[in-house]
This record gives sequence, structure tokens and C-alpha cells, in this order.
Amino acid sequence: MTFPYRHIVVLTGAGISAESGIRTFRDQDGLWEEHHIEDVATPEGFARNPRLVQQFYNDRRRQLQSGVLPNAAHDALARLEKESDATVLVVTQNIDDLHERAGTQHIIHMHGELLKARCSHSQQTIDWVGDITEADHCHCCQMPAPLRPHVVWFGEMPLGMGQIHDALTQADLFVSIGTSGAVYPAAGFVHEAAMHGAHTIEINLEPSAVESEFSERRYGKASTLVPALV
Ligand code: BJW
Repeated sequence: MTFPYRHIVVLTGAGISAESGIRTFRDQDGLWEEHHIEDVATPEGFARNPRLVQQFYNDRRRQLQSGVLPNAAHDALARLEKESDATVLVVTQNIDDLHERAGTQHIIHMHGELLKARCSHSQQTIDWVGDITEADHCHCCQMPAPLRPHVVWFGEMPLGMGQIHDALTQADLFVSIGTSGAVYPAAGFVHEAAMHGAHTIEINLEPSAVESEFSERRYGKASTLVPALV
């Protein structure tokens, strides 16, 4: 696979998993049509009503394990990593594991992972495939602490930021796939990559909130456009 780039950073959002049957957030029929962000995606919402928040993530964890499969866009990115001479880092905002199931190895889940739980006291994470209930506590601390989903809510610091900034500084190609550009700091990555000289490509169903920052834009389904790019 010949690609005229040496260091590639790919940012993915909910749109890349939409054709696998996982709902996005802000589209028609998206998750935010049924749920208030401040109830299910903030630490304050979790403190107010842990049962509601656990239910929201338990439902999504179950769905992820009930026949959902990676699609052609996930497959194409895994192929890119395997077959190109360039370094490829996938930075995903998604908490599903579809990139890994497609074969991607070099990946940062900046908003966490659905198949992990986290001790609310020590922040230690453990693999978790079932529901998290209020009775589940971790035993990593002297006082057992409640488990929470290993996800990044509004007002919390996204994960892997140091490594992401280093990669954006070195990237000569930055590709954003299936994200609305509504949530920071991810929406600012295109600016950072461009400032350091990267060519920047947006792939999405429609122009994102930061589309004017990109040097190239391709609109349509990720399952068609990502394999075509790769
Ligand atoms: C297709 C498609 C197909 C559909 N093919 N495309 C004011 C200004 C700037 C920032 C702030 C501000 N006030 C507050 C902030 C910060 C805040 C923020 O950004 N707020 C905004 C609302 C303004 N951000 C934070 O709090 C973050 N933390 C933070 O900033 O820490 C401080 C810090 C300081 C300095 C440096 C670094 C950090 C944390 C954000 C946490 C986000 N959490 C969530 C939920 C948790 C995970 C989960 O439950 O799954 O993450 S919210 C939700 O949005 C989720 C997603 O990862 C994230 C992004 O959504 P995404 O992926 O873009 O999905 P959609 O639905 O929006 O878009 C899908 C797109 O796909 C659409 O455009 C479709 O067209 C497209 N599409 N089908 C191609 N087939």
C-alpha cells in the first residue's frame, strides 16, 4: 500500500460506527434525543442518579455484545495500519471496541471504553462485560468503592492527551471520520494538526461544525469513503 505520508492520525466519532447499528448522539434518532446530556453524561448526573446512568451504559454495553460487527470503514483503517509504511494512530471518541475487533492495534480511546469499569476512588480500571449494578464495588482500595463506567463525561479530562498532542505535532496527515465537531478538545485537533503542517481531511455525512478548518472534505457514508481513501 503506497501512501505519500509518514505519520497519520485518524480521529473517529460515532458516525464511523453508525452503519454497524450503533446510535450516534446528535443526529436524528441520536441518543441525545432520548436523554438529557446533563443527566447521563456528567459527574453531577451520576452523583444525583447513579442507577439511571448505569442503566444508560448497561443498555449500550449489552447492545455492543449482541451481534454488532465492525463495518468496511473500521476494516479499511485496520488495513491501513497493517499494510502501509506510515505510522497510524487511531484516536477514537467512541467507547465501543469495533476498531479493535477489526484489527486496529495502535488506538487511544480518549472518551473511555464501554467494556471496562473504573473504581470511583482509585480510578483503577478493570475489564467488565456485564451490567454494573449499585452492589458492585471494587476491591482495589481498603474501603470498597462503587464502580462507575470507564467513560469521560463533560467536565472531565479526556484520556491520552499527552500522546495525542505528540502525534498531532508530528502528523503529516490528519483524517477526521464521522464526528460532528461539537465536542472539545477533539474538535480542536484539526487546528492543531494543520498548525504543524499536516494535510487535513474531513469525512462525514455532512459538514461538521469545524469543516472550514480542513484542507479537504469528502461527504457521504464512512463505509464507502474510508475504503476509497485507503
Ligand atoms: C456519519 C455517518 C456515516 C452519521 N458515515 N458520518 C465551550 C467551548 C469549548 C469547549 C467547552 C465549552 N464549554 C465546555 C467545554 C468543554 C466540553 C465541550 O466540548 N462542550 C461542548 C458541548 C461545547 N468538553 C469537555 O468537557 C471534555 N473535557 C474537557 O474539555 O476537559 C478539559 C480539558 C482542558 C484542556 C485540554 C483538554 C481537556 C469532555 C468531553 C466528554 C464527551 N463525552 C461524551 C459521552 C461519553 C462517552 C459516551 O457516552 O459514549 O462523548 S459526549 C458524546 O459526544 C460522546 C462522543 O464521543 C462525543 C462526540 O460525539 P460525536 O462522535 O461527534 O458524535 P455526534 O453524534 O455528535 O456526530 C456524529 C457525526 O457522524 C454526525 O456529524 C453525522 O453526520 C455523522 N455520521 N452517520 C459518516 N454513516
